[in-house]
Amino acid sequence: MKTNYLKNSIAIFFTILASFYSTKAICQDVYGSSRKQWLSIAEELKPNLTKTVETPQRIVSLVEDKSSFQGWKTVSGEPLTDLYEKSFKEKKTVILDFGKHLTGYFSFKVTPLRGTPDAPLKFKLIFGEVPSEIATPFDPYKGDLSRAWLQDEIITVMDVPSTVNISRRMAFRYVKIELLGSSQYYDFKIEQAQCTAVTSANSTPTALNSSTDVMIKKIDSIGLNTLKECMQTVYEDGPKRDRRLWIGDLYLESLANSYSFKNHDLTKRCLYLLAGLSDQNGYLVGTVFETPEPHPQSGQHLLDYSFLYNVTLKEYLTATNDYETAKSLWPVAKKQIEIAQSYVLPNGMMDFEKAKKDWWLFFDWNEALDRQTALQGLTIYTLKQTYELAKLLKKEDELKEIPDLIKKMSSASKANLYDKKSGLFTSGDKKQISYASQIWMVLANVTTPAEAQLALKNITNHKDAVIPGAPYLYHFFISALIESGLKAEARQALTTYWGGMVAKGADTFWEVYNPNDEYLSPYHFFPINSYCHAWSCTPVYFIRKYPEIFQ
Ligand code: RAM
Repeated sequence: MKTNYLKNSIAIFFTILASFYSTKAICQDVYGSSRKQWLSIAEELKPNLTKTVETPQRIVSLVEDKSSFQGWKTVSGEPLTDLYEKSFKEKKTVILDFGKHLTGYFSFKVTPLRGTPDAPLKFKLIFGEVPSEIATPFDPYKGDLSRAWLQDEIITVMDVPSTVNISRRMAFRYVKIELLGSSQYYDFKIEQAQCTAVTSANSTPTALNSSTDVMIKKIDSIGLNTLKECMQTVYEDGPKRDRRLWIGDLYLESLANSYSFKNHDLTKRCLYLLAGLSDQNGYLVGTVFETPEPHPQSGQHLLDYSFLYNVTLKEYLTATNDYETAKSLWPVAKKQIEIAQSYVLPNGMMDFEKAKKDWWLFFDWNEALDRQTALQGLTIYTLKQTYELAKLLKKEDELKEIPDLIKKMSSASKANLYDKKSGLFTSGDKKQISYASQIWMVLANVTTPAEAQLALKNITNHKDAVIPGAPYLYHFFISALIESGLKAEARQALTTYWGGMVAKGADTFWEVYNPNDEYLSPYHFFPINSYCHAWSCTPVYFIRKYPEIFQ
């Protein structure tokens, strides 16, 4: 009896001791004192935004038109002087067209025309990136994301005359001003409508070769606008919605930036911010906010985005030769590799089921997509890119086991995922055929060059293939085509896909684009989609990096 009691007490003592040490391990910050320094470097690099005052180009009215994007087009209305000189009480509503997409602060003046102003004015303003946003009723709201993202505001102006400043930063080309309330004892007009546009893109990219095809020139210039608008104090995903830093968007924006505005400090700031805001165990968080003070969206872990952090760091180093930054952030990259390794099964395949449970595996906006093969491919790609980074930093000793792991995972991919008969990679138990699988296997370079070309050609002709849901995945498709030597196909795909948006009137490229479904929305309400979206800007990168293909 007594010995049992003693045994139990000893066991309890050791359990408490063990749990004390494991709690301590969890609480310990793997990046130690670096974190503070990373955040202060990020803060120092916060850019001053360039401000430009823009004015409306014309008054428009909206016309329902089946052949226009999402069923609406604008037509020129009365001259702007009508607004600035005549009674707004009579006019009641106006739609201003600024002629281009802007991100900034809208203001206008209200000036008395007759009588003494004896009461406030009430207006409703709606800002739209595309015409349908102004035309589509927002309520009853059917979307999944917050209704508050939609850019409508009701404002009360207490003093007339005065300048009305809308404090919320807006992303728009069109603004509708509607009068909701006014006094019968005085009249007024609207004057000096303007937008103070802001961006951290502060240089003029070089011009393309003069002989460049007209459509490619257009795609490049719209891509540049898209990127410029998303470049704020971080690379935002979209200046209308989300308005924050996501690793996947950062990766693509920083690529395009390296070949255009070359604001490398913005990339550096974002890399440090993400590192500084990672979890204590070294896991990156997929998205972070800047205000009221920098903080992560806790628990938002995207495995594919975490991996792309490493690729972004490598590309940053290649573009800048900033070894100091790359060295300082190397522990973060190394940690992501450890995470990857922890999911590799003895047979060389990623433990997809476990990864799916532990993480958000994004890859594309497409619920139907089986992500097993894409994850396998991206992991190999990340291992390779990180190993390259290690070599540049002379740290390959720290990744000694990686080259063998790459080999093992590549042959496992071939053995388990490649269907020789069809020349395509499949994914999951149901052997799904998708663009995503071919793309990531080609980028992982697990095939012979001939097999890579075959997979990409076959997927384009496959009637039932799961196609990309957003330009994000389309970027990697173009990349895979180029990597496998299908240059003409890459040019054709880029021109058709992004050219499709141009033909539909895009001023900036969109978050979601399916040529066959203009109303597609991952959030189940198309006006909440972002129509100036970071990950859509990458034609800039392709066109400028590969002039022999595109210019
Ligand atoms: C959305 C945004 C963003 C993307 C994430 C995964 O919220 O479109 O760009 O990175 O999803």
